Amino acid sequence: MKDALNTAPIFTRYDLAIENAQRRTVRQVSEDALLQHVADCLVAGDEEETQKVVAEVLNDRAPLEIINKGLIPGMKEVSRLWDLGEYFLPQVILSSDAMIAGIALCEEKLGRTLEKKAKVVTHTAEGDIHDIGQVIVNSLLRVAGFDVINLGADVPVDDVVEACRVHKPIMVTGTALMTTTMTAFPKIAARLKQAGLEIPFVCGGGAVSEDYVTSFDLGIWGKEASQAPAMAEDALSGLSWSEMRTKWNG
Ligand code: B12
Repeated sequence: MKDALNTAPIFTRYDLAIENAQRRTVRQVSEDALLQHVADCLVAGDEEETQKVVAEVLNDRAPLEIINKGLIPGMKEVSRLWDLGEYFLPQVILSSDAMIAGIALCEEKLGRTLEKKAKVVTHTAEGDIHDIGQVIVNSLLRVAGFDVINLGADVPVDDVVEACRVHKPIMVTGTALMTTTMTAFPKIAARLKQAGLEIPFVCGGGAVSEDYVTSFDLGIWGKEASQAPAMAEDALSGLSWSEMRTKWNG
């Protein structure tokens, strides 16, 4: 007799698999019930609910706490589910939108200092639309009193160099999540050097390693967005890119 046809893959309900994954995401990312609730809404990809919950939690928790201990761990959970193959692009897009909406509310609450300390140019690499890391960096830098020249995502090499020429920032940052796009960073660094602009260039993002960034002049590797304000303070106090690299990288 022939083997019975395995129908399981044909009749798998992937929508149910996703719903179950969402239920499982109640994987604890925080000891704090309120922050866990923020993360859960984000993981569920519910932008409206995330906004509602963040607005409520802002009455009891500091905005930076919500970003660092609710929203970022929530997005890390989304990344995990993606890596497991349980989340697909639609879920990830919904969670990203919820993340950006949540950060905007926290930023609003934090307010901005009137007197800006200095300019920092930020961008996400050419060909790359993964800008969540950059959005966090922008927010933390603004809150720390820096004037953020936000070039956005998918920024051509030439535009980054031109922005540095025009604005003369104390520091420039780059985010890349793809191995194909991070190659823009050494090109930018070389062009900046050529133009006599020896600005610390802090590069971060999932695809980017310390070894890679420290392989070219001006490059300093940023592991966590939360390092950005202290790095900008270093640049402001006159540390050169090589001094900053020694301090921040191994
Ligand atoms: C969210 C996401 C998306 C969203 C992006 C939404 C957005 N607005 O950003 C959407 C759904 C649009 C998307 C699209 C695509 N994606 Co995608 N995506 C992801 C996912 C799941 C999470 C990334 C993320 O946001 N992480 C959370 C943030 C906070 O992390 P982060 O940016 O790394 O930032 C942290 C640090 O790196 C650091 N940091 C970052 N920048 C900086 C800067 C400074 C100065 C400092 C100090 C620190 C710092 O701080 C942050 C933490 O505090 C990853 C999977 C994963 N496991 O990472 C795939 C992933 C990045 N995507 C991938 C791919 C292939 C794509 C697509 C090509 C898919 C497709 N077939 O269309 C497209 C890309 C289109 C394009 N041209 O860019 C691949 C990249 C593979 C590679 N290594 O090259 C990944 C790794 C998935 C995979 N395993 O295959 N994606």
